[in-house]
Amino acid sequence: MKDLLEEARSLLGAARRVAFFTGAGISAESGVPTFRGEDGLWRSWRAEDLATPQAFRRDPRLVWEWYVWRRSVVSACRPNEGHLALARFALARPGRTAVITQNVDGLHREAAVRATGGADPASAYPLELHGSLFRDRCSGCGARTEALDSVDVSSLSTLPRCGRCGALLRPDVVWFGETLEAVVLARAMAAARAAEVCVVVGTSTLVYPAAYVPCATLEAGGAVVEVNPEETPLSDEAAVVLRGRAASLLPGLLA
Ligand code: BV8
Ligand code: ZN
Repeated sequence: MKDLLEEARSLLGAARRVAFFTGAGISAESGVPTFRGEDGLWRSWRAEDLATPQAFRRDPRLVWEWYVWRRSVVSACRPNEGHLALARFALARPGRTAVITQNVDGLHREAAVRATGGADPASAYPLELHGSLFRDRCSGCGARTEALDSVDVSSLSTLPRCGRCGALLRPDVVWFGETLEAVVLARAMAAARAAEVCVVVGTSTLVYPAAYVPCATLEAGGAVVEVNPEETPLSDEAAVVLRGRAASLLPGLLA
């Protein structure tokens, strides 16, 4: 593993621009359940049952109940050494590093704020391809607001509604069958194309179009470094595969 780490470090050292593409695995050691692991978020519920617009139309109360539960779990989680090492790397290379995440847990953003010690964290803020658990959006007029502190999911009539148009609010995340925000996806793909190295951390690379991000680096002639304890469909395309956990590998890779 040591020479693999050295090989990955020299790729990063030679790269002018670096993109990070992360999934649920980078937050696993913070205590956020992954989607497809044994304790996966989907275990007790199936994604198709809840993270879809059809589910929200059919039973908005149940969908809100699941997201209120997830908000309570995730708000008790803190960034781990993997998030912090990635944030420090991005802060040291402003304008040359893209942080692209599928996660909705807000931990990259929190790590950027913590790593700067008060300076401007913006260069380490992530592009959130699938939105954020901690923002609400109106299902009618699309107005976005910070997440409400508490949502009363006891009945349909107590669910939150938009102050402007009266439609039901929903979590500001991208559900299955919904398109990603075009400008966010375009910025992520452009950053991946421009990067000589894309570091892919903690993702099963099964969800599209997000999973196209590392392919954009490869198609532009760049290299992929994969950090994951398990094999993924991307592993064979990676120049270096670091088989291990993000919180233990990223500090050594990125220092
Ligand atoms: C779209 C936000 C179409 C919500 C998420 C049938 C019907 C409808 C759509 C489809 C369909 N079939 C296929 C599709 C397309 C679908 C898709 O790709 N499905 C997959 C499952 C096949 N995609 C979509 O629906 C997308 N939209 O296609 O629109 C369209 C097109 C045009 C016009 C109109 C419509 C939208 C997809 C976004 C869905 N929203 N999240 C919420 O969170 O509630 S996806 C959700 O799952 C996450 O955000 C994340 O992106 C994804 C999970 O993936 P991972 O992050 O990779 O997590 P996972 O658990 O899978 O893997 C964890 C990895 O970490 C593992 O590899 C593990 O080994 C590793 N790991 C574990 N521990 C560690 C670790 N690594 C490092 N360190 C550790 N310690
Ligand atoms: Zn509205």
